[in-house]
Amino acid sequence: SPTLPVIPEVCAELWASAARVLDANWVGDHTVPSRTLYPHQWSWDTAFTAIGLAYVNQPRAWRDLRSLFAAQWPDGRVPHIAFDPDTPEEAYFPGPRFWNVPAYAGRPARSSTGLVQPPLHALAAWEVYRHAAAHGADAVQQARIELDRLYPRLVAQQEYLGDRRDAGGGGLASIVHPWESGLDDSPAWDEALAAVPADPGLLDRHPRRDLALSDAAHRPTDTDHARYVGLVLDYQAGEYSDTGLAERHAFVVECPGFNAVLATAELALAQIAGVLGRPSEARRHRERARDVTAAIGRRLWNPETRTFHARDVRTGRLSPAHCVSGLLPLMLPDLEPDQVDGILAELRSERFGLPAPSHDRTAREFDTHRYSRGPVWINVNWLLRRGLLVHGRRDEAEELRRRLVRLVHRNGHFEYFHPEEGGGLGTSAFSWTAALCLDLLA
Ligand code: 9WN
Repeated sequence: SPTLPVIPEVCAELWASAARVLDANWVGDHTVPSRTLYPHQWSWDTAFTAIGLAYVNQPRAWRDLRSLFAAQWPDGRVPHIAFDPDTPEEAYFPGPRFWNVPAYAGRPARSSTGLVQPPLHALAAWEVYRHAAAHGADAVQQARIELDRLYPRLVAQQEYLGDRRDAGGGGLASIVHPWESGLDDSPAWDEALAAVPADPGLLDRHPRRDLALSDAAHRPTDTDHARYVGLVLDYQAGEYSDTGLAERHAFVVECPGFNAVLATAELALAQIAGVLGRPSEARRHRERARDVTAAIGRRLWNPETRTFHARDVRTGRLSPAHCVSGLLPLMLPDLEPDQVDGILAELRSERFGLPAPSHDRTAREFDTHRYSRGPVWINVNWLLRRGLLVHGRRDEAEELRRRLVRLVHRNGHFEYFHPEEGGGLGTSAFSWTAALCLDLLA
């Protein structure tokens, strides 16, 4: 479609509605992604939300991050959900009783899951800090205190992922569950998941709650859901230990998107360490970002498809699927120029386009309604826009910004959008859509 300017009234309306969504989803010490479908605190949602709150409510942005890190485990992992003690067990499946996280010394203040999500929090903290000056001297002072407090926690999170989760031994973090990618039913996992048993009895014993709140055609299938539940039970049976994962766990995958966020976090930590007056630590973070970038280039690039694919650590195979996660290494400034060109060609091809759908439009399994198998997600496109800016593609970044703003203005702050018609899908009044709109409008 031709480039259209974003008119000021559109910006003002969208800004006001986005701020209202964030207000409505604030529950006292954190933001929920959605009051109905996701009534607890999610890890990477908190990072995206803080990026938006940075413009309208700095204290809340910091409070959100602090609340999440109150659930950090002693081994450094930041859980993918921190449970709200006042929300009943039945409000979300799987809730805290199902996860049954073992008691241990130094147990965090909040109950949680044992999985992780992409570690976007260092970037979020850096972005909140960067915008503090616009809120006055007190906000700047507060931001420095918050950075100082968060920094060791963010470092511990990176160390957990870089050490305990390097199941493949090649310098990348593995995910042990599709939920850890944030792109739950992406076709990137189809091949690896085919080896995971899908026991329908698990769904009888643990009925899905999401289907009471959202259209089944928009959500992952029952078969995938049975595998998700089974994988949690397996990880739980080993008390969420990461020892010997590649040998004993049924799903161990290196995701290009997750690892691109991991490297981006090191770059954000380098900036934070600089502000905190720790130059040698800043250098170490930059080196680490280069190492992870190089490992992504070595292990996840397919020279024939000229894009990045998920690697099944158990078989060593790269997934054949072309998924949007394969484009996310564009965020990395030290990516090989040939790989940058490959991603840009893929993004501009008939498979994707702007905004990018979650999956290859030409693929047999492309599904316009189902979650990460086709719909457009604002957060992933926001990350892609960062990548375009990192590599100096200003015009395309601006075009993407305008299209995202128009998409949300026309349809509302939905969780995801139809990749051809643009209608809203999933839940409405979704926090990261609203938060990232604020950043796109600012
Ligand atoms: C499982 C909260 C989360 C997002 C994920 C998205 C979805 C959960 C679910 O919702 O996952 O963690 O119940 O489907 O895939 O990215 O963080 O918004």
